[in-house]
Amino acid sequence: MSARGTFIVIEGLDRSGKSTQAGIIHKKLAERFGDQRVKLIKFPDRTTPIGKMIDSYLRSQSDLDDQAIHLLFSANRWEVASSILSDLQNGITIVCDRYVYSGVAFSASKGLSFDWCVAPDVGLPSPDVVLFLDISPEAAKLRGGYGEERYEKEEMQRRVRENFKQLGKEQKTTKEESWVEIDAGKGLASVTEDVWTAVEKVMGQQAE
Ligand code: FDM
Ligand code: MG
Repeated sequence: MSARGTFIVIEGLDRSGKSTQAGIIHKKLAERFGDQRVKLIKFPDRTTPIGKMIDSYLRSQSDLDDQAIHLLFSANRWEVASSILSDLQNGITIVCDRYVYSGVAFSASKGLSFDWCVAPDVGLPSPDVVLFLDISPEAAKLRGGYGEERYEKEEMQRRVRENFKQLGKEQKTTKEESWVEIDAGKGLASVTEDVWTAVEKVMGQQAE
């Protein structure tokens, strides 16, 4: 493994298997490199004071303007930006369940412009790779349906998916290999294999 840790982001729609895959990668990397060398984080982090406001909004216990909630999601990342950087510098690999791509894809689906949505996240640590778990909203729904939270509606998920694809195109123009689309509609074993192949590839490239 390289001296610097690897920053691995997992993105996708609700019920695409993101959290399952993040957990699997974390476990495998911990087995390979030791518990101290890998951390699993997730956004939104609902445990901080800002995260509690986000949680209340998502559970429809409070209302906020689209712009205000967008900035809270971003602030929730800035709260831990310096700790992400110092972990990476200390050789700790980070597996991150959702990041700035969710921030833009969800808020833009409500009508905010991409440029406006991107702005508050500019300067946050950049991931080495984004694994985008792609699933159709129909297939996602069949997996036990969406939950009760504010954004878990098929129509919104459809727009979010389009936005993710757009973000992927843009990301690839900066660095082709930093966005990997994975077909998350397949069975668990097959998705796990594709995800792991992508993780090994990026970590191998970094070690070179
Ligand atoms: N979400 C998540 C956003 O709208 N913006 C963000 O910046 C992030 C990180 O929050 F619907 C949305 C995506 C999802 C909701 O996420 C809660 P989890 O992963 O289900 O907790
Ligand atoms: Mg959810």
